[in-house]
Amino acid sequence: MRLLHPFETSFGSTQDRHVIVVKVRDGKEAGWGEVTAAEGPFYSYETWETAWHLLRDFISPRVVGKEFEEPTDFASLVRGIRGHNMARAGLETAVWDLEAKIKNVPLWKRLGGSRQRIECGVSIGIHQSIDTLLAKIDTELKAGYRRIKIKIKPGWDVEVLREVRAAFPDIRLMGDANSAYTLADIEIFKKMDRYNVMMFEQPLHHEDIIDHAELQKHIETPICLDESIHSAEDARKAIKIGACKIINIKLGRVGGYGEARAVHDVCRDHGIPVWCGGMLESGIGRAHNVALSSLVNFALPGDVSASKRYWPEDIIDPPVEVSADGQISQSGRPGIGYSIKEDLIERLTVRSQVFTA
Ligand code: OSB
Ligand code: MG
Repeated sequence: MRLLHPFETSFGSTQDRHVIVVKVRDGKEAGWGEVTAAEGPFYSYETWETAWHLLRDFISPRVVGKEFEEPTDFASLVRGIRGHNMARAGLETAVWDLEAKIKNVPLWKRLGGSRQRIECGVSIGIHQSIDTLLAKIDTELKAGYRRIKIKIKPGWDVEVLREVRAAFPDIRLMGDANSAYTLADIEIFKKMDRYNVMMFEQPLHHEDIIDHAELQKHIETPICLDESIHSAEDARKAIKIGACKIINIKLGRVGGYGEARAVHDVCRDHGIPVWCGGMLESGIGRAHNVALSSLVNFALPGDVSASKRYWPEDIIDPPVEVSADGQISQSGRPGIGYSIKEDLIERLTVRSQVFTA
């Protein structure tokens, strides 16, 4: 699926997405999930191709044909497998959708969610110039979005935040570094600390919490962790040592709803707000992000935005839509609450594999 515009972060640019969609069947209903692994191992070590390998050779053989009491049984079936959370999540989230459809309830209600409307922010990639970035921010604000996240990297940081703040003094603004800095850059963060930014997302190494705790001591702006948090245990430890004041939860990065809910609960119990991150998802992953965001501690606007910001035509019907005041309403329909355009998926498919019990 080709994105409408290339998306650039501190680790590279992407436009053509290779999306693995997972369909699970119980003989009657079908549940759908999405693998959010990217094309190259730059956000995480996973790629769509490693996810295919894991799903084909290790995950599906342990799950297909098994009886489930609860979707949370998924964890015990795949317990021996280390890592590869995005591959797992593709199937795990499909199982949750299937179960909600069998029970004839919306997935967000099945998850225990209470937010019927969720607040939306946008993630804006690195631009050619500050002027084009300012114009893009203006467009997104006029579309109703309630929080602007810009991507930062060395050389595209202090000056950019200063100009954005000057142009938009009151907006909710944050910066995501995707691990582009080290503790040696502490002076840069002290300078950026002046611009009343909601949070700095994942400033340091993608596996670090220790240095993040050190950085947090020197700045007022809250640190939000993304890449470093793969589980509720990671979250507990990061919170314990003061490595962050906010956590971004992504279904793929933590391996699905079972762990996403556990991260959510640890954060709630420690007074740490969370928000739902995005991975340039197709409508299937997007619909799951909307459902996840219904949980009570998703207290900050996430990176869950309208399908039309990404795709000329999404693979779900209706597409994910955002109201003029920057909110997405939960669907009242069973499961993820959107129809799947199977004909369109068929036309876009370059590889497929069926596993039967
Ligand atoms: O760090 O949140 C991130 C996209 C790809 C990989 C990592 C990230 C992102 C985004 C975009 O920020 C979020 C989106 O609009 O889906
Ligand atoms: Mg991020």
